[in-house]
This record gives sequence, C-alpha cells and structure tokens, in this order.
Amino acid sequence: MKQEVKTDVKADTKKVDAIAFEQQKQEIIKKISGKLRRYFAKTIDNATPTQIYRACATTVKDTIMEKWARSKEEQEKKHNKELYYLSFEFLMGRALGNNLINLMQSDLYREALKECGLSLSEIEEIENDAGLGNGGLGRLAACFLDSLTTLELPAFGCGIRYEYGLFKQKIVDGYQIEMPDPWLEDGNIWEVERPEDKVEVHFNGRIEETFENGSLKFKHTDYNTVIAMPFDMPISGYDTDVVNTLRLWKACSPEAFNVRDFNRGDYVLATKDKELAEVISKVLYPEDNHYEGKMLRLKQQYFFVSATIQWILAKQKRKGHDLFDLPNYVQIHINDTHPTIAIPELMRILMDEEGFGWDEAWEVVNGTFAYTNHTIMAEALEKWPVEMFKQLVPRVFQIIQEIDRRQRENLQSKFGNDWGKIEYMAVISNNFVSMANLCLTACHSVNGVAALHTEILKKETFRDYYSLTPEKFKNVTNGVTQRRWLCKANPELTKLITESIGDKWIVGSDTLDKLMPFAKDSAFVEKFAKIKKNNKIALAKYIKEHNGIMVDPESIFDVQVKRLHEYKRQLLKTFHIIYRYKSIIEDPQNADMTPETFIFGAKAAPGYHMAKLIIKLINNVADVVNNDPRTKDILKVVFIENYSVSVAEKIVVAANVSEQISTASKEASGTGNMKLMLNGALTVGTMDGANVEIAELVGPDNIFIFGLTSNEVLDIYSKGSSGSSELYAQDMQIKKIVDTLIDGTFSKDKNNLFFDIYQSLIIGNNGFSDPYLVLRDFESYIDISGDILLEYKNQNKWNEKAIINVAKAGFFSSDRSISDYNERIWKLR
Ligand code: 26Q
Repeated sequence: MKQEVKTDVKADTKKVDAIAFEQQKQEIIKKISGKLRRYFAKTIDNATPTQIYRACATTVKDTIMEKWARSKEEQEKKHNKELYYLSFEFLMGRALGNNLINLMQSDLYREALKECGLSLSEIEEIENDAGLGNGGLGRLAACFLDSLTTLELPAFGCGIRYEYGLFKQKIVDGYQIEMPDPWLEDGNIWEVERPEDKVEVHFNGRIEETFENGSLKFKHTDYNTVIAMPFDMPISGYDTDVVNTLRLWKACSPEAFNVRDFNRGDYVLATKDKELAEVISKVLYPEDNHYEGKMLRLKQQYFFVSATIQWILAKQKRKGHDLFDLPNYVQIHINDTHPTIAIPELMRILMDEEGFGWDEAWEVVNGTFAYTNHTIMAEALEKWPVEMFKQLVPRVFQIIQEIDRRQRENLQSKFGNDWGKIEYMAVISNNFVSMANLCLTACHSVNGVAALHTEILKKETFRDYYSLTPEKFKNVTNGVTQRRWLCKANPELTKLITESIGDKWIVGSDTLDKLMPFAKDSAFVEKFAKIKKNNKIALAKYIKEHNGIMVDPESIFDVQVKRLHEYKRQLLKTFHIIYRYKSIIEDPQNADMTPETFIFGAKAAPGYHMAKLIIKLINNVADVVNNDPRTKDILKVVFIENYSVSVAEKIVVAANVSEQISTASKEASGTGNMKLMLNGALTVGTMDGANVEIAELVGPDNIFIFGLTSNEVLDIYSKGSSGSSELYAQDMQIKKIVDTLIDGTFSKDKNNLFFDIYQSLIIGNNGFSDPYLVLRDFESYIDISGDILLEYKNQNKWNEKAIINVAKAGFFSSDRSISDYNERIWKLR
C-alpha cells in the first residue's frame, strides 16, 4: 500500500514537471517569435536560419543581462577582493550553447525549436567561434572564466577585441592555406560597447623632468594618443545568478581623420592616423609557443594592459578604496609574460599620478601581481630589445631600468660577484628586457601548470630565482571545464552519467569518481559503448562531408588534435602510420589487421616552415594509404581542416585513443589530454606535462606510457647529441621509414619535397640532429601502439578502462584548478 502511494506521488510530480516544462517551452517559442517580428518583421516559418539564431540568442541574452545587471550592482556595492585575469588570448568558441547549458535551458530550447521544425544544434552552428586565441593558453583562459563564475568568484577577464581572430585554415592540395577570420562581420550579439569607460593610451614622445616642491617630477609629452574602447561580454556560470565580465579593448583613433590634411585635400593621408591607431586591435598574432620581437605586438601589449590598469584604479578610487591597500581589493593575474608590462605601468601610475614613493608603489605592485608560466622552451620566452621599449613607452622604460638597477643591487648582496648568475637573472641584460625575470622579480607568486612542469621550473629554468625566493613558487595543475567539454560536447554521455550518479559532478571535481563502480556494470558499459559509437558515426558523417573520405565507425579512432609544433611530434605519429602501412603491404600475413582511423587536427603558424611541411606530409601519406587497395579498408588517415573549439567539440567525444606524445619536458601541461580523457579516450603518451598526473590517477593499466622520461631527455640535451644519426645508420626499420621522406613514396611528382624534414632528423641544425628525439622514441612508440591494437580487441576490457578514465577526470576540472589558485594565490572570498 505504502509503495503505491509513493509511486503515485512520483507520477504526480512527473506530471506537474511535464506541465511546467510544456508551459516554459511555449513561453520560449513566444519570445523567439516576438524577437523575429520586432527585429526582422518575420515569423518562425519564413525567417532565415541566421535570423532564428539571432532571435534565439537575444532571448538567452535577455536572461543573462538581468543577472549581469544585478551582479554588477552587487559587485559595485561590496568591497570584496576581485580578480583581473590579464590575457592576450581568450579562446571562447561559441557562446549560445554554452550559455544554455549554464542556464540549464538546453532541453527547453531544443524542444521548443523542435516543435517549430528546427534543430538547436543546427542553429548553434550559425554562430562564429570567438577564436581569440592560438591554443592551450587561450583556451585555458576561457575555461577559467567559466569556472570562476560557476564558483561565484568576482572576476574579470581582460584582453584585446581582435577584429580578426586566429586565421581560418583551408587545406588545398595538402597544403595549409590561411584565410582571415572576420568573426565580427555579422555583428556580435554577446558584446556591449561601454563608451563611458573609454580611456587614452599614450605612446612614444619624450619625458620632461622638472622639480616641483623639491621633488623630481616626470612629464610625458609629445605622445601619440590611442583610444581604448571597452566591449564587455557576459560570462555565465553553471546554476548561478552570478555573471562575470570579459572586457576586451578595441583601439580607436582620437579623431576620425586628420582635419589639417583633410582641408589640404589629402584625403588618403587624412585617414592614415586613424588606420595606424586601429591596426593595434586588428589581428591576433598566430604564433604559438614562439616569440618574435615585433613592434606591433609590443604595442598591443601596452595598449590593453595600460587601459586595463587605468580602469582598475579608477574603479577602486570610485569605491573609495585607499590605493595603498590595493592588494586587499585587487589581484591581477598575468597569463604568461605577455601582459607583464602591467607591472611597470602600475608603478608609473602610482608614482607619477598618485604621488606614491618608489618603495610604497613597489610593495603594492608586489602584493597585487601573480604570474603563470606556460612554457620552458627558450624560443617562447619574451626578450624585448631595449630600443623598442625606449621608443614606444619611454616612461615605462625608465621604470624598468630602475627595477633592474635595484634588482641587480639585491642580487649582488645575495650572490656576491657571481656576475654570470646576476646577468642571467637581471631584468635588463645585453640590451634586452627579460619579461620572465621582470615577473620573477615583481610578482608575489609564480606558478607552473602541471606538477612536472613546476619541478622543471624550480630545478632548471628558474632555479636561481627559486633559490632566492622559494616561497613564491607554486604548482597549479591545469584543468578544463566539464560544462563545455562534457555537458555541451557530449549530451548523451552527460545524461548517462547523471542518471547513474546524479548531477553533482557538473560543478567541482570530487563527484565524477562515483562512476568507478560502473566500469564493471554491464548495463552501464553497454550504454557507454553505444554513446561512443554514435559519436563516432556523427564524426564519420562530418568527415564524409568535409573530406570526402568514408571512415569506418567500427575502426579505432586514434586522435591527435593540437597546434602543429615539432615538439608535439605529429611526425612521430606519421611515422607510426607509415610503419603500419608498410607492415600491411609487405607482410600481410603477419600484420595486425585491426582497422584504424588516424585523425589529425592542427594549425601551423603561417611562418613556421617545418610545421607546414609536416601538414603536407600527413596529407600526402593520407592520399597514399587511403587509396592503396591493400590498405584502404584497414587504415584511414584524415586531416580535419580548421581545428578550432567548435571542431574540437565534435572530435574529442568520438576518440578512442588520445595522442599525447610530446618530447618529454616540452609540453608544460597539455589540456587536450584532459578533454579526451573526460570523454573516455585512452591516452597514449610520454611522461610529460599533465600526462604524468593522468597516469598516476588512472594507474598503469589504464594508460599507455612510452618513451624517454623528462630526465633522460634533459640528459641527452646536456650531452649535446641525440644519437639519432647513429640510430638511422644502424636500425634498418628506422632507416626504411625515414627514407620514405626522400625516395618519392609520398612525393611522387616532387622528389625533394620533404627533404627539410629528413635533414632536420639526420643532419640537424647547428650539429644537433633530431632535436625532438622522434627517432629515439620511435621503437618504444611502435611497441606501445602494438599493445593498443591488442587491447582494443577485448572491447569489454577497453570500455572498462575508458570509463575509469572518465571517472578519474574529475581532478582535471578547471573548478579544481581555480579553487587551487584561490586558496594558494588570490585568496578571494
Ligand atoms: C609570444 C610573443 C610573441 C608572439 C607570440 C607569443 C606567444 C603566443 C602564444 C607565446 C606563447 C603562446 C602560447 C603558449 C601556449 O599555449 N602554451 C600552452 O599553455 C597550455 C596552458 O597552460 C599548456 O597546457 C601547454 O602545455 C602549453 O604549450
């Protein structure tokens, strides 16, 4: 009897829920129709998909705007400490689907549109990606904003409103072609211009020194002015009323055109100044993990940083806060060294405009700034020529000189006459400003992005600074937001997990572990396998449409998606494919015939010759392998063009194998490894970056680790020889693979096409062959790849391992990263 009553209540609740759902759905349809009528004079039946997208997005934005207004009001009233996350890059991707997840309205909108004969996912596809970033560092900033808001911490992202995001990639005849990304062309629904907050940024000119009331004053004159115009985007969080702000600055000229030139009749010249100013926020530099000393890049840096610091200080004064107490109200986080110029800029304003003495200003600066390092690679460390600084920002340069002078004094008191060490640690050395040393000198916190990376920073890259100020050094392992990378990208798996362990895992990092017992639950495993299969079918369809290649959803989907860089070793993966190809054509009796689909996605920096050549190689290998009758039903190689956030969302959910095969010590963390694991791919990887922590969490049975360790790699580098030329001479298997680069196997018409790759492996530059140790790790990679093929044959076991990977991915939630940052560094309430 009791049981019956209970069931009745349940049924009733369900009925009530269903009625409420139906009502809300009708409300949404009404709102969308309303927007269509008012903005476009259209009905749902005759509106274009773009108009439907705009109407839909506007209704979502309305909800967010209400929350945003309340959040801002609260923030303005309260005297809480706030975080400003300064980053050159925010790789946000699309907003509509993400905002719907965060508002918990995806199902409602999906059903509402369905009732009108429309598909939510197709409508979402209309939105342009906000591709304001290159790769890991930019996407990390985007995940962090999502987590900061979900955890209800008061935070602002601050960056540049690039008119053109990262280039769009086309593959033509196997080559990468770059196309501009005019993502704002059709308007951006999610941004709000804030002319009331515009500020001036001053470049060039000279410094006049005067004595006023017995003290030396510095006056910047004859400068060029650029206007920084802020555009704000709302950042929603999951299941919260808090909405934070991403503020992006656009560069504008103070005058539309030069009136003097215009009156003289020189119309072209009259608009020149305007163009010179506006070029600052025109385009994102497409280099990833590589520094180039371009003046425009330095201009971009000072532009957005100066505007941001001015805005922060104006707000603090408006709130009545004493600037001496700034560190109690504001934490400024520097995402890699790119915004470092914020440090001397804050010094400048405090001293020249607010009347602080040096020591007072320095104390405030030190309490305010924290720095994250994202790379140990020498070619990525920023070192700017002194002359550039002097010319572009003369007063800021004077301050950097004084920081350098004082730091040298300090270093000398600690290290005596160890000039080599002092020079190495100095802020200015050999006529270059070292942005990393400036950060290490000025910030109260320095962190690496994975345990191994932080250890290398302490023991190698920054060891002298570590010995000087060990207390500054911390590790905060990266993370990714499960709202985008699971809820948004993989709705079916999201549903399955929530049915099994409830929905608490959607926020925080502790709950996903509850999935562990389900790895052995046959009903769960079956559903899990079905979802993976469906995702693979969807990706196969995408590949058919975009590449014209038919791939078998039953085959292993082996995925390497990330920027193209020699250290990430897409070449090692390609060599493995060549090895598989050769094994099958040369010895079909003994070769493993398990079908595999190798999927690549990667953009190369436009000026990075070797990276672009590797893309061409992958595509040529694909052509041969995919069309050879002996292999075409077993191996497929697919290069998916224009890898971006939205493309990643389709790929990571369909992967079985996640390739994380960087030369150990080179990949600071990696975050793609986390996204793929979260969606049930098994990692094949080196002991590098966060792979080390993944391996520790899932255990050796649930990951495929191979290759040289980071210590072994560093050892090889210190000895000055890779040993790869010798390997090539002695190991027939390696020789056979490498020789396909020069024997025309993959370059029928143009024989020397891949010679530069060959040369770098065998002869090398500056006497060091194979700098990324591809050949040294080749054999061990072939071995582990054999294990993968064997293990995949036991689908039950494989699925169990995949589910364990999902369950253990909780640690890699950016919610955990942000909690760590907050506890160890920012200490916001
Ligand atoms: C610097 C100066 C001039 C021009 C370009 C640059 C520049 C631009 C982008 C330097 C570096 C980058 C990007 C670096 C990056 O994405 N690093 C990655 O950061 C991730 C998040 O921490 C890590 O997971 C990756 O391991 C790391 O490679």
